Amino acid sequence: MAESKRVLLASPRGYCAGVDRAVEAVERALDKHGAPVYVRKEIVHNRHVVDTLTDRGAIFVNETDEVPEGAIVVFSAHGVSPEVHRTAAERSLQTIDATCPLVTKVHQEAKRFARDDYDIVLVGHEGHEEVEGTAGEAPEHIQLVDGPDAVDNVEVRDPERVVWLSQTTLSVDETMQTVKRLREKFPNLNDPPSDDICYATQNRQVAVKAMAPKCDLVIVVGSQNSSNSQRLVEVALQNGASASYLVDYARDIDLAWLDGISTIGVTSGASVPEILVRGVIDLVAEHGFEDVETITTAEETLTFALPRELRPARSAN
Ligand code: 0CG
Ligand code: SF4
Repeated sequence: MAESKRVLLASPRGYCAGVDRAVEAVERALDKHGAPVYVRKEIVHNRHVVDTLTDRGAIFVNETDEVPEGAIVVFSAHGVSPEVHRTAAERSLQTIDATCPLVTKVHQEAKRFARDDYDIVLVGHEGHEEVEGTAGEAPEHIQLVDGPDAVDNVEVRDPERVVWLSQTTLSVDETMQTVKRLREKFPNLNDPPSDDICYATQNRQVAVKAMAPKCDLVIVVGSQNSSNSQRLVEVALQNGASASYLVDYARDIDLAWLDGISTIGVTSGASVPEILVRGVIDLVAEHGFEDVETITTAEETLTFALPRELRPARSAN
């Protein structure tokens, strides 16, 4: 008899509080001001979200100099450097800042440690927008370390005054390896005042770790440029999944992946709408994987208020 086919569905998965807020910010801005609304960079790293908002009248640009003088521009959830605020002000742009509050928290930490004249080691991925924004808060004090092997190149002025901070969407395990290497080099290394890797990134990795050992295949729904989604594929492979792939849509699934297997794990990155996960669940069901069991490792209840610029005006008294 053929082995039974089943799907394990990770929970939590999908939208985090920061993504929910950022996407809603663009939608509200479109409702309030009408199209077009400019958005600097992808509001979140998801192709479907960007395409859907584009259809509604959002115009995604790379830099504020592509936005007409005086127009509305939304800053993405990943945050911007002070330089971007300056150039937007120079062009009299009306800015709506959709930076996730948990990214802003890391910016505040960077500013504080720079003010106290620490050398700051920022663990993160070279070229990622979040890292560019955070490093831009104190370029003279911050150096980027992209993984454990990059630690060899770190040089500081005073090994007693070094702190590490990080991008919010890294692999927890790899970051701990990088920090271990840093601490071997600088025994008095200071830790961030609180976790920089955010709750959503951590929770999605914990859920994948719980299901991966039982899975022949883990399908992660998410876009290629989404750091937290990419990390889920790595976590799945490192924790016992025989195979794992990142897909934007159900149609990206190669049916050969399903040949001869019995358990498929499904999850999604923090920037991924649930409708895309449904698409995957429906497709695998058509190929015999109808039995779906949810693996829950945490409940999430966090929400963030909309950016200040979109909140209803307060009455005078
Ligand atoms: O995971 P990263 O930082 O690349 O971003 P994404 O937009 O995929 O999701 C979280 C946010 C913002
Ligand atoms: Fe904020 Fe974390 Fe979501 Fe990024 S992944 S938007 S830091 S909650």
